[in-house]
Amino acid sequence: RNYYAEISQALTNGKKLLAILIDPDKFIEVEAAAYLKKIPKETTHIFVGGSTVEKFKTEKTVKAIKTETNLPVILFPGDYSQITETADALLFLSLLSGRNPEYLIEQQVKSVEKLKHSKLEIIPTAYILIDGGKECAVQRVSGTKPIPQSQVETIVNTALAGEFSGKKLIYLEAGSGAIFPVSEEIIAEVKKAISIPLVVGGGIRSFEQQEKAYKAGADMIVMGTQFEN
Ligand code: 1GP
Repeated sequence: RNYYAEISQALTNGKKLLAILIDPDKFIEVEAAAYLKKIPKETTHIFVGGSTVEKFKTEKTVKAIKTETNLPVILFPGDYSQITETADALLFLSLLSGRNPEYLIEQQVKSVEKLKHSKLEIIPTAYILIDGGKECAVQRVSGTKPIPQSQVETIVNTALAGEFSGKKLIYLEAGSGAIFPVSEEIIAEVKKAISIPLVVGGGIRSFEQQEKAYKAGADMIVMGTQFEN
């Protein structure tokens, strides 16, 4: 199974994807079955990751999820220590909106020991943090600033710089728990410019917001906070 091929196929077929994000810090393994019953039936992927995760917690979380669902489990790590072989694939993130070398390349180098003999599918991802109306965990942990939503051209150029450097996914992130999600204008402009799949997350809570993001051009939407409660 090739998880990236499945995602890009969706782009060709116009099928919309929905990833539910599980933060291992907030996840109780024995409740995995009950939790997974409550996620929307349209869910196509489970993302697992967070900004601060205690040791082995990601692994335990992935194992618990995998006993309850056959959906692909993709790591979305805030730190290389969260990488675990128990998942199916890994978003190999570079925080391209920021200028902190730790999240542009250092974390990636640190993760190599874990990855070089691993079967995890690696998906190079351009991760672009956009202002969602409040300080988010990515901002706090990475010590970088999000790009204001008014700077559409900078956002588009950052996404294109990602594609030109060989990233296979563009992820527009307004931050978990954002007050407002990435605007339709930004999604549409980025979508127009790139030829790789577009992932959008942060602050999407309602069905209407989901529909707007899909219509604007998101191939995959990521929702976390909405299902944590
Ligand atoms: C965060 O994009 C995801 O990385 C999801 O954000 O928790 O606001 O849904 P929410």
